[in-house]
Amino acid sequence: MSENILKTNCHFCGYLCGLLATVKDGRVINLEPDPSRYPYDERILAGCHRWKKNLDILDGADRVNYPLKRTGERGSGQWMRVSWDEALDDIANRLSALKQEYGAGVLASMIGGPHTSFWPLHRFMTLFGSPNNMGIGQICWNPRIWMDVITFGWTVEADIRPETGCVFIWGTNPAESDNSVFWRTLLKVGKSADTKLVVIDPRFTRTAKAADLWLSPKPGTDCTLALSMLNVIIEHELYDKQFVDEWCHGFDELVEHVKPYTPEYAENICGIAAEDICKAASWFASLAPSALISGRGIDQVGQSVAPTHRAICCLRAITGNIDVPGSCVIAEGSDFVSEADLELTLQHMDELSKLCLNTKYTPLQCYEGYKQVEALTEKAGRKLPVRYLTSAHPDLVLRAMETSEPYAVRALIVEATNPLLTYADTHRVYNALMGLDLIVVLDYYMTPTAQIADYVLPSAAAIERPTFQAHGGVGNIAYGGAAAVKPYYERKTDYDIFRALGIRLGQKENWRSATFEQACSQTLAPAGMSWEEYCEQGLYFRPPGYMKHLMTDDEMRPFGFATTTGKIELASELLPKLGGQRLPEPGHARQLCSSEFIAEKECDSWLHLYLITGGRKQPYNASMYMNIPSFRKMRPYPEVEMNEVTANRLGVKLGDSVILATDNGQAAFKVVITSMADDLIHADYGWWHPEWGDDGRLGGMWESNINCLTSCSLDQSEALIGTWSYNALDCMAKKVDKVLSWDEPSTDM
Ligand SMILES: Nc1nc2c(c(=O)[nH]1)N[C@H]1C(S)=C(S)[C@@H](COP(=O)(O)OP(=O)(O)OC[C@H]3O[C@@H](n4cnc5c(=O)[nH]c(N)nc54)[C@H](O)[C@@H]3O)O[C@H]1N2
Ligand SMILES: Nc1nc2c(c(=O)[nH]1)N[C@H]1C(S)=C(S)[C@@H](COP(=O)(O)OP(=O)(O)OC[C@H]3O[C@@H](n4cnc5c(=O)[nH]c(N)nc54)[C@H](O)[C@@H]3O)O[C@H]1N2
Ligand code: SF4
Ligand SMILES: [Mo]
Repeated sequence: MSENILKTNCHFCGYLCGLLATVKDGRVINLEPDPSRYPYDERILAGCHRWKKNLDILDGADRVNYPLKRTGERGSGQWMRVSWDEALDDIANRLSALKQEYGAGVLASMIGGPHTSFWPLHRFMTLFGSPNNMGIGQICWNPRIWMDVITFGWTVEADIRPETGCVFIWGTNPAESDNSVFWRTLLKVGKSADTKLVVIDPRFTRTAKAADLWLSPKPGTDCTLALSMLNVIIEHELYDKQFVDEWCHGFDELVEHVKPYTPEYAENICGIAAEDICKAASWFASLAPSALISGRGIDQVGQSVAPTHRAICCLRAITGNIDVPGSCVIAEGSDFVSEADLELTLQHMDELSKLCLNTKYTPLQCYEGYKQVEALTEKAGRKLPVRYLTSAHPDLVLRAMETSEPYAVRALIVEATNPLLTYADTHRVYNALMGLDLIVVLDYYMTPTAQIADYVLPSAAAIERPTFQAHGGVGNIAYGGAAAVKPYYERKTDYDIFRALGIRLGQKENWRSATFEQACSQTLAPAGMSWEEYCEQGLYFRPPGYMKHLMTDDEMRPFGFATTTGKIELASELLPKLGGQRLPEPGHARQLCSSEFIAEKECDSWLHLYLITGGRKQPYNASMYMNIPSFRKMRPYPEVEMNEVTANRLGVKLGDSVILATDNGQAAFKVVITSMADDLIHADYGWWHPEWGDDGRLGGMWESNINCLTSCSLDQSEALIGTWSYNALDCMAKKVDKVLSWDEPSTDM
């Protein structure tokens, strides 16, 4: 048969770079970069290790290719291949029976990072009647989205342009986490004499190396740092007076509020020289337009998360760095169908709200909180996705699994996540899951989580499924394209799986599109672009306008901002109604070690240190790609980073092994010496050993899994959203001499 060259996409990270697939007899025989499509830059693919592996992964020996049903004890590695009908019929029957016995809340779901379109799962859950979707909401995306929306009426993006005078990179390390379009833009900024690049990160990352100024705060002290910058800008009258007068609400309160946060006070708390705080603050204000991008470093700091983001919003606002070209620009809603409409959740808010576990505990991150914010965003005709922003708190869902309080949760669907590695408190997650009646995992691989499932359903991956990446619809951008081939073996797209289950459970009316491609095409339709055109270009994008608050209605009144007061809310009118504060106050850092535990370990010469976890590293993605031998050669071991001083205190050198422990558990890592604060360590996350297979040892995931140490307990989480901590933590550490299994990586990977 003849060969065809077809346009398709890599999906090894969120960029979905264009690829050209040579297809013969329904199989891909070659892949090449396609720089004619998004992100339009051959250097990105040339610099990326991952896309070339698509071919191996498409037909990798370790892929799950058929539906598998557990036959032995949970986690014993005994499976039987079953047909799709057998699997889906049985799952649907069991879910029906459970719902009948315990109610719709009996089913929970878990999702992960942006690996796929999650709205089909969300639609399925909504129609089933359960609000219990867990995910990364509270710790990855929501804190920023919530606080932007509460302050400005919608989300804000950095608009780095040649005229941008200063860029703040706050708690993010795009050199490792992005390594693509954005990182290339920053490298240019770093080299430009006209733009100052400030990186705020406790570690001297590759991004920090490109900066004009590196600020290294003690983890979790960023709110104080931001308040202190506000103090400097106000004291030195560097703010944009006209913009503040016309468009900011609560400035006088802010002035009083930040008075105590002098740079000298912040120096003590944050460990950054007062002079550097003044320098960064005055650059941001005086070199406007200035842009600011934040990341996981300040999204995952527990109690301080909301106030830190609020303080950063105030920093953008009073310097007039909002909606001006080259500054921080308010995004647009999507022209295509919004995530909220795809989920169908808005139509079912009342039933879901009744079962929502969060309402009493996290008044913003719940259906009632969503409704209050929606009343504001709808002024501008925009809708936030519902399911991410109301996602259930894992502490509450795990408790419902453990105790059946306030009602029983007995079944779980896991899509595109590996919670035994990536959710907090692995021992707790493991025990809760082991006690369930039904676990269904949709994945490419037999991950540790898949190994304890009742059913493992084989998902179609990039190249064999269409892609439509739309960032939850909070911007007017979507990218991706067509599948090059039909799914290999019996794999199915995630959409097909939820549709098939939904139809079995009486949801037929709501699954009219027979394929994911049709569903994507209909999603795009209101934007006036055909699916074919989108696949051809790999992109739908309409850049946001500027100064949108000045646009006028029919009566020539400016629209302003979609907040309670119509202005940017430095002092929030909404947050106090939800039990929060008008102005940002720093919270306390999470302690993972009790005083008894510290005392006991110190007697045995362990050291008590500060801990941050999960800093991104190429070529891995969380727990993914450790099955690729060439990647394992590049980065063979789970690493713990520290500086010389800490290493000396611990009595270790490069390559030594260290055990880290908290009240919750322990994990082992190899030492790397780097530049960071004294007594601070950083540990990798997501480590397991896919080469160990499915033999009951759960891929060796107990050995170097940092989430054995962490916790999502609500008592120390942020009060409005429920954010727990992966950064700004503490742990005990000690050198170990035992040869860990990863000293001798298996040769038969
Ligand atoms: N290679 C790779 N890329 C990825 C991923 C991956 O797993 N691997 N994951 C993807 C996902 S899901 C996400 S969410 C993004 C995350 O992308 P980023 O937000 O860029 O995450 P990191 O690269 O971990 O960078 C966070 C930085 O915050 C710093 N930090 C820690 N604590 C603090 C603190 O208290 N204050 C400040 N100011 N900084 C702090 C850390 O040292 C770290 O360098 O990356 C995405 N890209
Ligand atoms: N300690 C600590 N914990 C953290 C973090 C941290 O920094 N430190 N970061 C947190 C953050 S920001 C995030 S986003 C999460 C990430 O957590 P996860 O998303 O759970 O991490 P991954 O290891 O990338 O798991 C993705 C799984 O989905 C599968 N998969 C990939 N694509 C698809 C698909 O299209 N369909 C299906 N069905 N399966 C697919 C992969 O094979 C893999 O097993 O981890 C969080 N946990
Ligand atoms: S940048 Fe991301 S999407 Fe693009 S080729 Fe690399 S891994 Fe694939
Ligand atoms: Mo994430």
